Amino acid sequence: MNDKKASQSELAGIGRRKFLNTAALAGLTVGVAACNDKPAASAAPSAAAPAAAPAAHAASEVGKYEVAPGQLDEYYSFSSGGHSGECRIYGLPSGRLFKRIPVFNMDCLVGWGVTNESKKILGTKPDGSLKYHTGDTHHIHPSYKDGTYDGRYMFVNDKIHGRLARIRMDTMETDKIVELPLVQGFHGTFPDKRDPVDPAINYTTRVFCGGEFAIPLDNNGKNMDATADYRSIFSCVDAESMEVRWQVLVDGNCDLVASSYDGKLACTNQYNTENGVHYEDMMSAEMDACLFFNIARIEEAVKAGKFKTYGGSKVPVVDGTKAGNPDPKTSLVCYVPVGKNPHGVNASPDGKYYACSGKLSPTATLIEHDLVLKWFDGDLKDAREAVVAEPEIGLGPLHTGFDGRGNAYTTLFLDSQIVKWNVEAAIKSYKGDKTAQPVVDRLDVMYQPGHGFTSMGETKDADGKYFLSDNKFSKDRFLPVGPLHPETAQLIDISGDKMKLVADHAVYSEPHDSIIVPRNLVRTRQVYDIDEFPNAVKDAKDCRVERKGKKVTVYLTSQAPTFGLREWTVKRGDEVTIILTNLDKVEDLTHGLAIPKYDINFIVNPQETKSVTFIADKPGVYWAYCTNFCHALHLEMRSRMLVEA
Ligand code: CUK
Ligand code: CUA
Ligand code: CA
Repeated sequence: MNDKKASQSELAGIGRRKFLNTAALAGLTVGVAACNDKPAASAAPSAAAPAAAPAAHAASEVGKYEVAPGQLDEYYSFSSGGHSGECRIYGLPSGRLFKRIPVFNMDCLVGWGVTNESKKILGTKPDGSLKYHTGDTHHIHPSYKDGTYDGRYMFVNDKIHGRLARIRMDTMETDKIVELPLVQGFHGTFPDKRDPVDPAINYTTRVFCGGEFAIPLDNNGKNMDATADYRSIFSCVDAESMEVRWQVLVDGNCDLVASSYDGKLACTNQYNTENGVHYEDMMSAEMDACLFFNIARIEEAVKAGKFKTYGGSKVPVVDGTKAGNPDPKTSLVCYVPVGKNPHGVNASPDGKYYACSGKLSPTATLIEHDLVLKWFDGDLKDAREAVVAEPEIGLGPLHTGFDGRGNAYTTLFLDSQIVKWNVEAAIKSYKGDKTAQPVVDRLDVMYQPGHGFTSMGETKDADGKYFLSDNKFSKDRFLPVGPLHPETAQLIDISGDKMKLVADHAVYSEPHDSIIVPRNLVRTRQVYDIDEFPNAVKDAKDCRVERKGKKVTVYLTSQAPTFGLREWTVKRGDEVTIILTNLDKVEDLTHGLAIPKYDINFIVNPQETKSVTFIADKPGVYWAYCTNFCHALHLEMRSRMLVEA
């Protein structure tokens, strides 16, 4: 009863935005105080103001963003899944969840982490068990061609164990995972958009990875005090082979990552210029930095053998520290000073600018691409001269999306707002034009947005239609479901002058970054090619049991509503491998195989082959049954396995 009362008082509006702002500010007192000596003109009304009642839309307006039964969404949204370790596919504007893509997590529906094929991708210990069971995905970005998505791959990070995964976009399944050496807290992830030197290669060949947590290069467990020797590392992974090509030692840390449209630069924002190990140390400096990596120079240095290797890794590591790069004309890395503790760096669709927000400064810093190149040519006195605007936009700015019409949309974590600002006006204002008004609109979101992104906003084809705000708190926006609330992904129509909130979508924790892609850019397949699988059992007549000593292979097929063997026998202690090919060719006709007490559960899609291996250590009769409803006789679709005592 008490619980009910509490939740009703919540619903009555007690402690909505105000409570959240207080809570969010509490942990950041020092930083916000520091911001206050240069207060944002815009900060006061938004931070403490009570929530305006969400605008009620006329019925026709609501209908405009609805997807009627049988109709298809206009866009896909591909989303990271945070500490669930997975990724997700939604439809927009409906917000319908279509698929969860297991990446670093186990998934018993599809058998990810259960089948031999998925274990091989995930990585195993010498005893055959999975090396890791956990992951933390933040950034998902597809491969590019001609400055836009080409529909081949998506790349996603695992912050925990420092891994990069690749998802094939034709099947939406993870096909490769690489673990970065010398890295903990691999955070920002971005593919390149073209080759830095060869103009013929106008597509993704590299993926850049920012290492967030500095660690001792020789992490030998001797002490934790030699913090001056801790290093963060920026890595480059080959998009095809998924091998680590090279790494760069930097001063301070890496956080988010972006890449240039001309292929020449990759960049990362840096909130821990101080190399601090405690949060108060990490926010002690007035400014932090955005780092730009000169890709061609780094690769020349690697070719010339100007690198070291560390801790048993064979990956070449070049020196990108300030001390190692005294002359801009030969420097591998440019450190551009930006507002305090930035979070997020995003490239504008015209390729000209990077927006980097200082989350403890009420500003976004706009850096011009050509000026960074000039710094590398030795033509700027100071890297700070690459900054062309620094508008005050509100409290706790994090991530920025662009609409392709010259406007930027930045999430304000503390203000719980999206702020729309005009890039040209911001540049004019920075030059001293007092009539220029960078901020053109604000919209309250519910509550505390993290990433926000526009439809196609990270491509040259930004279409300025939608902005999605992935909010970290949903509080009272949905029916209560226990202590862990869903998060809100709020859909905002940005096609007009004013932003318009058009839908609240509940999402399972915790999306960070996502992308919005028109449906015509995504071309999936519905049926596998049976020949892709060298171990395929191509005919039900080939079903059999083969024994080599204690190793037994069961060749099995599925075809609704039967498996190719009605029963099979193995002996106690055998190492059994079941290879299952789904012979059905019909779209959506997936079968599954589960075996009680043996912890086996996986699916096979049409014409797909998967396998599992286990020790038959429990004598008895076991029903091997189909898990995926496939036929009127789905429940009858079973075989028996006898494990002889
Ligand atoms: S981060 Cu989560 S809201 Cu990992 Cu891209 Cu900014
Ligand atoms: Cu096959 Cu159910
Ligand atoms: Ca800092």
